[in-house]
Amino acid sequence: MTPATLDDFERLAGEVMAPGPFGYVVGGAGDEVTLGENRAAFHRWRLRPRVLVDVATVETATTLLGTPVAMPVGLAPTARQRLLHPDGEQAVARAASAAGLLQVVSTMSSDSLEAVAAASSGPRWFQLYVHKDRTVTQRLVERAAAAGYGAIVLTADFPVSGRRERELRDGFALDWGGLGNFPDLGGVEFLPLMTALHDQRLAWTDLEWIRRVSGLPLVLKGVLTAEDARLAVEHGCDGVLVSNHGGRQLDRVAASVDALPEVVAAVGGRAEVYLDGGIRRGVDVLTALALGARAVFVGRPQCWALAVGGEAGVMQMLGILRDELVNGMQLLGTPRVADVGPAHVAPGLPSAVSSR
Ligand code: FNR
Ligand code: LAC
Repeated sequence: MTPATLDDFERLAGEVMAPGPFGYVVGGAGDEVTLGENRAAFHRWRLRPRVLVDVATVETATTLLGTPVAMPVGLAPTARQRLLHPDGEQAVARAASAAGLLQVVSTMSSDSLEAVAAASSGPRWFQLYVHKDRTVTQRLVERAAAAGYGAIVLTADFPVSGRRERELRDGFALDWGGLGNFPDLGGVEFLPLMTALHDQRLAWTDLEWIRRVSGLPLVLKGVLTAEDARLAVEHGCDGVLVSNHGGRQLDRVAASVDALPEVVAAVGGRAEVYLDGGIRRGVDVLTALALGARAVFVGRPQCWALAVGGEAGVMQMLGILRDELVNGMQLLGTPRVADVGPAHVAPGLPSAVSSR
């Protein structure tokens, strides 16, 4: 099968991946309610197209914290990419660079952050998990700054791991290879290791320290409420990433697209707002932009495409998303990214069946 959509890569990945790693990628926490809602919620919004707009030329380019990117779509951090392909994060780095897109590289990457940087010629940010041992974290952040990462993306929704029951069942947890940034760690279950390493005491007052030791702009990942969005801005965050970690942490939280409007309103233009969770279509990107996101990030589709075809697979996946976005912009009557606004989206009406 030639993949025509991002979801096609999931089907193909299911054929080439072992059940353990596949379950780790596709799964979520608990009953996977939030995982499903991330997609379902996008389906409830309706686009409001304008006609007779000149769409002969479409320009998808934008900037993220001042950095030019080819479209308002970036690659979300996902851990341990050599589980998916022997070229791991370096394959994603090459694909993202060729496409002119931003790659966010996980603290828990298979390749070291320096090796990923060496494979990349494009914009990249470093995703940070803060360890109990702050000297480890400080060293990591200094390494990221030295290796040319343009911002720190602090993941705030992982004080402890969510309960991923697929992993509890299938026992894949031991067999996960090494971590490029921590060559001494390995041979223990991954998610319990994450919980053991992470600092559960991390608090708002620590953001200033992270900014100081990195000297880089700070994006806070995992915000779902207006209250936290306001605190993020007050503590000097340059970006707020609306995310529920792809439904992998606390189950039953809101779909990220449903949390987006309150975060956008609370931020009030004082920081850039991004979204991840459930982006599978060009029209999902347009919906998020219309609701106030500056850009979106894709997690799982990147993993599936990497597993299916390495660098070329990721290129192909990004090309499909770009084609869908261009087509959507033409049909929505928004030839430039900045043209997409609140008037282009409305809540879907309840269906005749459900309102009876
Ligand atoms: C993730 N995610 C993640 N987030 C993060 O901040 N650090 C990480 O190391 C990881 N690792 C990771 C591994 C895998 C396999 C997945 C699927 C996800 C979460 C990720 O950045 C993002 O928030 C979600 O994946 C977005 O949802 P979608 O696009 O997968 O629906
Ligand atoms: C995950 C972690 C690594 O979601 O962020 O699996």
